Amino acid sequence: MTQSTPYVPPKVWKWDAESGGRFANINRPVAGPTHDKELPVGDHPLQLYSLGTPNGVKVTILLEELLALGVEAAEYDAWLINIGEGDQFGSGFVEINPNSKIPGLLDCGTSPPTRVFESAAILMYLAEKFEAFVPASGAERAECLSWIFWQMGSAPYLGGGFGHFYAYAPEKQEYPIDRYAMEVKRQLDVLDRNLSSRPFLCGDEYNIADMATYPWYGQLVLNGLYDSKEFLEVDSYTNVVRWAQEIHDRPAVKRGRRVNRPGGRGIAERHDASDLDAPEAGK
Ligand SMILES: N[C@@H](CCC(=O)N[C@@H](CS)C(=O)NCC(=O)O)C(=O)O
Repeated sequence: MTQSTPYVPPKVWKWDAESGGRFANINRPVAGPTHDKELPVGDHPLQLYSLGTPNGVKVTILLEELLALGVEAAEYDAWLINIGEGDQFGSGFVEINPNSKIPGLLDCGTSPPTRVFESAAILMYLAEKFEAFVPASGAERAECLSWIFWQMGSAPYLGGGFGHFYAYAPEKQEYPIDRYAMEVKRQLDVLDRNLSSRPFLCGDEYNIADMATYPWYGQLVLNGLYDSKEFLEVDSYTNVVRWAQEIHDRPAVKRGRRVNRPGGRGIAERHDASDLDAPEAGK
């Protein structure tokens, strides 16, 4: 849909399935499954159904960090949900996440199995289950929850707002790009000021708030998500760059980022630690 005249909203909104832009083929105004499809279940108690997007890798980074810490019970199967092909609308996935978005987790180590959806809920569930990477109580826990909720509330402005209008919309429009570029730069400044006096988001300890935020704002300053490095002048947020680089260099983060990423340097599925160690997986 190309707009040559100003848009006047009709009295009642109707779905224009041909509205164009990337993801137009998977966007729908209704929830629920589109087809029957059971999910596969592997040998480990933790079954992750995901894709190596920023929201997906939050979880695989935490799982790889737990394994690096020696938490063997964090071994997991990671299955690929290809959102471009509509896997998120299969009946099995919708049972785990009624919101039809990756990531989704099934913990078969509980009876009955526990489903968890929303990336931050999964991070908290796993961190609490294994008592790592989340402060147990008091002001430290409050700080961690604050930054996690900040990330969950803020990143949609970056991805769904700025990224959508700057990179994916069928045409470039000044108003939404200005609006979201301003908000994303404000968010980067929030992070930069916070990180000016502490090494990690919540203080001296690296925790799930950093893991949730790095794939979005960390990748934005290091690699310029949406090809926006110059446009947003991301190099000027020097504290965010320093923080992001430190997280980026962690071996578990490198491993976590390669899970559910078919092609290139990633692997489509992960069922054993050796899947990431295999030489062909790194090519
Ligand atoms: N708030 C959710 C957002 C998840 C999300 O937006 N996932 C995207 C990929 S990063 C997705 O599955 N999109 C598929 C769709 O919209 O149909 C979370 O953090 O888990």
